Amino acid sequence: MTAPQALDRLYLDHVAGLRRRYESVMAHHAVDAVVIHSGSLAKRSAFDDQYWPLRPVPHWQHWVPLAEADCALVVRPGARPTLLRRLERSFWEKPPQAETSAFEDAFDVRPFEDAAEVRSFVGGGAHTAFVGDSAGLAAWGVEPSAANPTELVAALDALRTIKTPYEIACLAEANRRARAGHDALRETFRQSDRSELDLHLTYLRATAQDDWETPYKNIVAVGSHAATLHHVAYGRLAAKRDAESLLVDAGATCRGYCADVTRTWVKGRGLAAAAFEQLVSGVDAMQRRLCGAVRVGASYEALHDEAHRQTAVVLKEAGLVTTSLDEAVASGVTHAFFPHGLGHSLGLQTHDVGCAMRAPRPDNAFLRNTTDVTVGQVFTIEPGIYFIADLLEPLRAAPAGAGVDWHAVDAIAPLGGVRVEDDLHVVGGDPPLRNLTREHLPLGAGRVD
Ligand SMILES: [Mn+2]
Repeated sequence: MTAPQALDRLYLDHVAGLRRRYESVMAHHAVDAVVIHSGSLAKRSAFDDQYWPLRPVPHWQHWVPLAEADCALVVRPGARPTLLRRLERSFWEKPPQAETSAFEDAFDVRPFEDAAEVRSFVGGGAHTAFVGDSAGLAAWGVEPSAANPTELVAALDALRTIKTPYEIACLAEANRRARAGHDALRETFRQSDRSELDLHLTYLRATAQDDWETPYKNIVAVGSHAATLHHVAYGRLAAKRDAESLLVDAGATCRGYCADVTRTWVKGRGLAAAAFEQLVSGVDAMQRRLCGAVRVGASYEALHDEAHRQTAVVLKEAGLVTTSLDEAVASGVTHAFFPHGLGHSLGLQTHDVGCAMRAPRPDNAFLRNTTDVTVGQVFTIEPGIYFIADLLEPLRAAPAGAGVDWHAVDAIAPLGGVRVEDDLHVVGGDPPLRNLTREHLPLGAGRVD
């Protein structure tokens, strides 16, 4: 764990570096000020008087670890950035407490009360660029044509793909925080049969997070629910069955940076439990092999293709596929069992920007990382095998379905699926990856009883 004071020192270095990098982008795009809006509160519906908690604009979070609506950061070359901080005068609401006050050492902080003060401070010449939510910028009188200039925003996004030591420390700390939740769920699942809602609440308590604070809605799936890739409509009843599985895809944050971690567990007796255990162990071993296969300069999409070849091996070893490995990949069998991408870049956003500037091949439609592996990147590696009726039924009816042992598939389909996901930092050297997740959670998947 990095102590808060050490994190604060890294943060001030991060801001100093960000100033230099912004200045070079601004010079390239002939911009003499960038004004970043922190984000505005969104109503739960147009007819409500209630708002969702703020999810700050990521460009803002890149500079400021503060979740306060309608603030601004003004960045100009050669000057200390100014943080325009809105004074909250409402006696109904107050923003959440910040994790740190180190931003006070990084910026000139100017409190303000209404938007007119922002406009008069910012000016708004032709060479001022505004970045942020369109609603928030419109409330400041920014013309839509002046908001979020595409090429400038793309250049600022690109700055986020290579993480600074501060960002890595935050991502590592977020993974450390997630560990408590995964440990608690593994142990709770081992000891008793609980509803998905109960397990979700156990995760929140163990990680001391409120539901809206998690980096993404926890995916907590018991049994066949794991076949819904984003299962977040939690079951309220605990079922007692001979064999049971639990897939948990849940993280934590540190100063806005996200951990994204998936673990899969199985317990119980009988042939289905034994077969599923083999599948779970196979995916865990494959995930570790894929992490070990990453090389600086190699294409991530090639790693995704390798994951399909290895998925065919795991399916064959588990007795689910009877055809040749090449045939299982070429005929689309592995795509029916493993339909999503191998991973995505990670940072202030769970699906972070900057690593999918190229479209993937059409057969890899859902792949969110198409870059070449570069020192400084952080991305996930998360293979999975699922029993998704909407994908398997068409396969069963097609000629390629002859290469699948449907009796074996039907026997373990009620256990839903398996995914194992770690967060990786490309450090270069040998091995070139630091596994931010396994340094806290060495086990990826397996039997708990
Ligand atoms: Mn993920």
